[in-house]
Amino acid sequence: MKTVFSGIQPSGTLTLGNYLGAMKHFVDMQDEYHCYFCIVDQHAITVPQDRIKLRENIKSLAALYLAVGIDNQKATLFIQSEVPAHAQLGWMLQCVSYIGELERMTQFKDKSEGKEAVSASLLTYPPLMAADILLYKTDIVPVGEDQKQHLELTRDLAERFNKKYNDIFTIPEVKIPKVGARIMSLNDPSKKMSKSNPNPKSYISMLDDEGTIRKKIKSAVTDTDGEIRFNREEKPAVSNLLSIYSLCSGIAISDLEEQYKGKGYGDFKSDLAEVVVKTLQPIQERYYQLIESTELDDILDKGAENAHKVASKMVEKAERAMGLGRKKR
Ligand code: ATP
Ligand code: LTN
Repeated sequence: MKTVFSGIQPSGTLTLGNYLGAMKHFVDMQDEYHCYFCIVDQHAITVPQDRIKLRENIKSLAALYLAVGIDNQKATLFIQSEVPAHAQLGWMLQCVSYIGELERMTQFKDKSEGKEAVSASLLTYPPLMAADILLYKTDIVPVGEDQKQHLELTRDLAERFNKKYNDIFTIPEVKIPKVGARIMSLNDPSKKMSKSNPNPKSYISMLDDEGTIRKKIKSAVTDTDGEIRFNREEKPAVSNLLSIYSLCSGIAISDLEEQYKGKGYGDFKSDLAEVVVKTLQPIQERYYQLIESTELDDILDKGAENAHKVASKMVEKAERAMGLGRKKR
């Protein structure tokens, strides 16, 4: 059975973009693959986080993973910082990374642009992400489009390590969904929808209530020609809304174009709000049950224990390959 690994940062409440680009697909994969899903809190602290908020976000993300349908009997769900192997292998992989290749990462450029104090960890984020993946002999990494470059670097680092030291790492493949890999911001379709955007109108949070969802969709930017048709270049905002509609309803984009021929943005937006509410409501119901329950901690304890067993073996292999410590007796 092939192995799947993916991670999400507890850097705020997940958006509809995170759901449609990543989480939704995790659920489909757990029957077919050996899955690890991680709450990557060590990645979240590459930018400043409030201690209390971070703790809340970690717990909330764990509950959301389960609320969308991740089954802890099928998949391992765990918190990155509770498995020390991640930081250990992350360091070793930093030692085979070049500053030049890390500086070329668009996520680094975006997050450091215009900032005075840029943490070193923002630059060394990709080797830690590579460690997350390589620790579990991962074959497939399901992510949104924005992570493609990091996956290419992960493959380069694994190949470099295998060649230089010993052939221990599996080279992972990236899996990006055909539609929904890049859901755009509601108020600026040139930017991806992001949970760390300071303007809440730019995203739909997975926990937004019905009224908020309706308001946000109503105020989403469109354009002036009034036509509901899909064309990313000419009509990026409407195309983004059509993608969201299609993914939430299961109706093909071409059928939606047909359905809304001659109709205005008003009708389209109120129907879209309806399908988004319908998609998120059952998830929210399960979420609020889980967040109150005690089973969350048990699941995360078990998850960390499982992950540790597998990951610590790979750390040992990597240390042996690099000559760290003493030879095992
Ligand atoms: P931040 O905005 O805090 O930097 P993020 O939402 O970009 O975070 P993660 O939470 O770690 O980053 O992303 C989790 C998963 O969601 C990744 O696989 C990522 O590719 C995917 N993803 C993030 N934003 C979008 C989006 N707008 N559309 C589709 N997929 C997305
Ligand atoms: N870098 C990713 C989050 C992430 C990840 C991972 C995704 C950290 N480690 C391993 C897949 C596999 C992001 O910013 N979205």
